[in-house]
Order: sequence, then C-alpha cells, then structure tokens
Amino acid sequence: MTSSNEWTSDTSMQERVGLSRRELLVKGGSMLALLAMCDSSLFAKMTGAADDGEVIPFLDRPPAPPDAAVKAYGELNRLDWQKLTQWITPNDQFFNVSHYNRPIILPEEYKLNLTGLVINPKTFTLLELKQRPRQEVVFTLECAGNHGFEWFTGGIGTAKWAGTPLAPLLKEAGLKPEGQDVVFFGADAGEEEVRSVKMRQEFSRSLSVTDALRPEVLLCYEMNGEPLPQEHGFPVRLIVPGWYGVANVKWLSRVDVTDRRWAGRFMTRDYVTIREEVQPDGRTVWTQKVVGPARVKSVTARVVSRGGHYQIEGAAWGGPIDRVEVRVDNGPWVSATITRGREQDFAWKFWTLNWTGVTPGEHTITSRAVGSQGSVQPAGDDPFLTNKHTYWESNGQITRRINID
Ligand SMILES: Nc1nc2c(c(=O)[nH]1)N[C@H]1C(S)=C(S)[C@@H](COP(=O)(O)O)O[C@H]1N2
Ligand SMILES: [Mo]
Repeated sequence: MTSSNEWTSDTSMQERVGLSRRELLVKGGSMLALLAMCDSSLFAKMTGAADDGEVIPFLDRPPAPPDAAVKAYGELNRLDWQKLTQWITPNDQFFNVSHYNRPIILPEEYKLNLTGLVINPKTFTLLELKQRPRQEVVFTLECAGNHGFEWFTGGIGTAKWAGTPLAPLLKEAGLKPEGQDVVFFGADAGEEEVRSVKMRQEFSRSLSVTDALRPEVLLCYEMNGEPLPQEHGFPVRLIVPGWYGVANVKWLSRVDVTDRRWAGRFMTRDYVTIREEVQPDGRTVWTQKVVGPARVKSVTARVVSRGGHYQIEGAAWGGPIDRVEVRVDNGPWVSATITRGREQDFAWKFWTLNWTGVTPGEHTITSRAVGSQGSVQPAGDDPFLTNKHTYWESNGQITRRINID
C-alpha cells in the first residue's frame, strides 16, 4: 500500500466535470451516478479516503536477469511496474545502463570540448555551462532494449532534466557548411575490435546537424533538482527528448562536428534494428537501421482493488500519445483515461481504467498506445515485430495475466 497516488489526476474531479462547489452540492444526487462512472482513485481523493487499495499481483513476473547480464551491467536497477506510483522517478530508483566503465569526474576538472567543423572550437567548464540559459524538460528515458528480453522490462524512468540547450552553443561556435553530423563522446571507454583492428573507443553516438539543432536537446547537469548522479553521467550528459536512451550520452566530454555520419559501435553494430521486410511484390528485403526516436508503447503497471472496485493502471510513452486502449481477455478495446502527463510531449502518460464486470478466475490484460500521428503500438504477432531480428525497439503490446479470487 502506498500513501501517494499519482495515478489520480492533479485536477480535481470538480474541475474536470466543470462544476462549481455549489453546483456539486446541489447536484449531489446525480453526482453519485457520476462518481460511479469515474475511477475509484478519484473517488478516494474526493472523499479523502486513506486506503489506496490493494495491488493484485500479476501471474507473470519478469525472471531474474541472467548472470552474464548482471556481470555486464550490474543490477540495472530495473523499475518494478507494480510499485510504480510516482510520475517522476526518484533518482535512486532510476534504472541504469552503462556499457563501459562509470568514470568519476571532478566538477572543477570537467571540460567539454567542442571541436571539428566549427569556426570557433571551444572548451567549456561546468560553471560556464551552468551560467548559460537554463532549460528544463520532463522526459521519459527508455533503453531501446527494454522488453527485448523477458527479464528486462524495467529499463525506463522519467525525470525532470535541466541544463542548457545545445543549439545556441553550436550556432555561436559557427557550424561550417560541410558539417553533417554531430558526434557526442562520453568519458567512458572500452576496447573495440572491427575486422581485427583493435582500438580504444569512448562511448559515442551522433545526431545529424538537423537533429542536434532541435530546441529541446540539452547539455544536462541536473536530474530532478539535484546534480546529475554519478551513474547517470555526472557532471554533464546529453538529453535528447523523444529518443531512446542510447542517444543520451553520459559523462559528455566532447562534441565533434564531422562531414559524414559517424560509424561507432552504438550506431552501426549495436543498437541496430534489423528487419526482414516483405515488399509489395512478395520479395523480402533485410533492413538495418540505427535506433533513434522512441516508438509508441504502453504497459499495464498494476491492477488495484479498492473496496470491490477494480482499476487497471498503466503508463504510455514514446512520442506524443493520443490515447491508450485496454482489452481484457478477448473483449473490445476500451479507451483509458489519461490522468498525468497530458501536457508534456516527452513524458510518459499515466492512464487508468475502471474494470467493471470482473469475474473470478484468470484474465489477461493488454494495452495499446496510439500516437497522435496515428501510429498504433503493434500486437505481438504483427509482422513489424515478428520480422524484427534484433531485440531493440521491442514496442509490442504487452499482455499481463492476473487471477481474481
Ligand atoms: N557515456 C555513456 N552514455 C550512455 C551509455 C553508456 O554506456 N555510456 N548508455 C546509454 C544507454 S544504452 C542508455 S539506455 C542510457 C541509460 O541512461 P541511465 O543509465 O542514466 O538510465 O544511457 C545511455 N548513455
Ligand atoms: Mo540502452
């Protein structure tokens, strides 16, 4: 049981139905009917009920990660969906994926180098970056590998990131016309081998000049009001709202403008989505595309029982979300109510649905997010997913199993 319930909308029900307090009193009778239609957490909030309900455990639970994964990444600090009650993920509960070491950088020694095809190459200290205009964004960062394995279902979190926008800094430095790609290097590094050439490589990812100039891209030094925690890239990381985790380079040490696309490991060998696509003429072509912007996705986080009422609660993210639909067993798709995050393009939405007519026994619950451009979170058996041969970008509909006594 939890005391805070952020699944409940901030706006009181009164505001949502557009009634004044007086009208509420007058229309007390019809109010009851209205309440019955609304979700029970709202009811709990209106009546001040302390009981936040009982979470009914899912029958499906992600298995423990295999030893190799623990060895490579540590515990990953995966999100436990059933415990999700906060819209902003506290820093100490935020998942962690680091492919190399986790460098410790002293703030007074930190330098960010801006090099390559710019008229005025520059070096910034942490203080100089902090003195530049500040910008904040609430952004849900998901590892592109999330849900790519049975055990990896919690590689996601939402934080309020703060920093200085990258675009003005690039413009001040003066991009040369032949600059095509902006490469971001971390201070962490490992040995890589390509066709028997061994080299030391810093973690690196690039953005096209167009993407790098997007106004929401930040050189970020703050996470939820605190300096970036060490494992999340202290003192500065790149934040690319709307993109998968891998684009958000931690321990940022260098920004280099080059004349062609960067071909580092995390652009060309890892984080590459390989699909076998059937053409209209029946021929099959294989495609290899670098992981980039996030895809629409949703999850059923928990089912809560409150005094005999059942509520299905979840989250949806990956681009602007139009709506979330939920299906119990083989029933119809029903629209859920979005209760948090409607206004924030880059943050997950929390959604809730009153589950009525609940019968004892086993049930399946599936959700699907629909993006505002019309893209629908694909079913697990959609060829878009079944023809995908690498585990990244696994944004298929997720079915959870539950038993009702
Ligand atoms: N320098 C550096 N940046 C990195 C990584 C890394 O290994 N090194 N991992 C990336 C990946 S794959 C993900 S999913 C996110 C995870 O961010 P977090 O550890 O802050 O949650 O960081 C990205 N940025
Ligand atoms: Mo990742």
